[in-house]
Amino acid sequence: MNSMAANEKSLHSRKESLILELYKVEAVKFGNFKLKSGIDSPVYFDLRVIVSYPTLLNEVAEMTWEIARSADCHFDSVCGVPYTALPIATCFSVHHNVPMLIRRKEAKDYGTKKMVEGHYKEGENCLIVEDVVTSGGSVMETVQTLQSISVNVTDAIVLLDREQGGKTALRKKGITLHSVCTLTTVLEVLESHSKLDKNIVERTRKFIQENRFDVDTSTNGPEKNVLDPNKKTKFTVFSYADKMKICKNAVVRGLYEIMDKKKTNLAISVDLTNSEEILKLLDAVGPYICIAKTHVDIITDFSENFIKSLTDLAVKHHFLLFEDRKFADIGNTVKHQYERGIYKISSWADIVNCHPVPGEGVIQGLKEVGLPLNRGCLLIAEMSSSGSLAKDEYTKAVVSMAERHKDFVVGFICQSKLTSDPDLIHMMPGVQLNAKGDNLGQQYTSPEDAVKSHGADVIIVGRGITKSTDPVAMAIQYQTAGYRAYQELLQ
Ligand code: S5P
Repeated sequence: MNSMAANEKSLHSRKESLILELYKVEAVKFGNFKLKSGIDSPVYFDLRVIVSYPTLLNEVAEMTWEIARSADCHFDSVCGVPYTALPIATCFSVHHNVPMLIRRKEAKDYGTKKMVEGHYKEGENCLIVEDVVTSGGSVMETVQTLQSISVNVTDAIVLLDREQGGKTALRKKGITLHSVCTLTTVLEVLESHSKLDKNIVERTRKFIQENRFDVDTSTNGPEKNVLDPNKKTKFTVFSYADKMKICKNAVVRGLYEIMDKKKTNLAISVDLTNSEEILKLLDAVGPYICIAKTHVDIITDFSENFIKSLTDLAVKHHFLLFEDRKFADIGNTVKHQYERGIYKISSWADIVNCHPVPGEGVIQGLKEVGLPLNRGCLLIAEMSSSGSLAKDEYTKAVVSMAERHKDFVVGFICQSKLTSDPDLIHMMPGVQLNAKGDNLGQQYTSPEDAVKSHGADVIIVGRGITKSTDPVAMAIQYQTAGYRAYQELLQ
């Protein structure tokens, strides 16, 4: 036997021992498990437990190193996808003298606001290490963070590839995924050592086949049992890039393009009363938001110059303007309120909203002004405030109204997913990281829940950012949390 064949044999038997050991410590389990996405899975990986078994952790890191070497990967540094892969990357780094980078999940809200810790050189090549890959979304998040600081990534190594399409998805983004083992290998090894019976193996194989993510998403996204768990409704989850292709409405298409490019679903509600303060804040948080939402009638020194500067900032930082005027009168009155008066809202706001309580006339009145200007309108279908009357039958009637006016109505202000029609966007106010509410009836949800459980496409955050001592750091935190939740939903 030549030395290469001997090496391969020893790698093979090391893999086999590793899989048996992972099974023994219950890092790999079989049964009925509800995944984060709501899907029922017959197999579950919990690689977090390996930190309790140093020899096993070390072997995982060594196998990762062997695979990197045999695949001839070239890298100057290594970065583990937070958090489970961090100890693997650390062992890898220490034992083989490869500098490590740490990607933060949230930017620090003080000091340097760095997303990556460690020293690096622009243009250096970094190897990503991950524990389990399903759709490739988490690896991609880390890749994007590194790319944003000009660190290149060409390869990623995963301990376990669930073979649900992550490899293909990453390849499309220019990343080659290498794996220590695949779910198929795990099944083969465990079956051959009589750890699993045939039924479980078959069930798991069938599950992999039926839950792949490398399906063509240009016409369809993965169906997820997300959002209101009581409704048990399945909605198709589309990526922003897909929605850009599908949406018929130009305003929403443009918005998804911004969200995709800037990697943000954050709308700031800039509820300040001084125009200079508003402009200063928007200039600072502009790179992290997709929308600036205003209440122009609370500004004490409103002027036409303010609007000029506001629209300049929207162009500079590439965000849309949403005037939260909440029109709620008969068609003829709202038409004038929208077009005239001192604010001339229709001349600068890409998006406005209205309470459909007066009936369809309110939409028709606004539409007469807004449609020729290519503007969009959101219907307030639900509110974040406690005791809101906008619920049940009212909300259902609002959804039907929206469907009848899709040339001008682009979606909802709401608190739950109301339709899977990709033409209708869901924007959710009442979002804050750490507060439950205020003393005037406002109720808050976290960015993660807003996106993953309430179906928000866009999260609207006001005081969570504006009242912070470091609004830029907070905006980055909300951007990161909201975008991560969206990516997890896609996985
Ligand atoms: O149901 C709603 C609808 C809206 S538009 N609840 C809301 O809070 N809003 C607006 O969102 C509200 O007028 C304010 O401008 C923003 C929430 O601000 P925050 O400071 O509570 O985040």
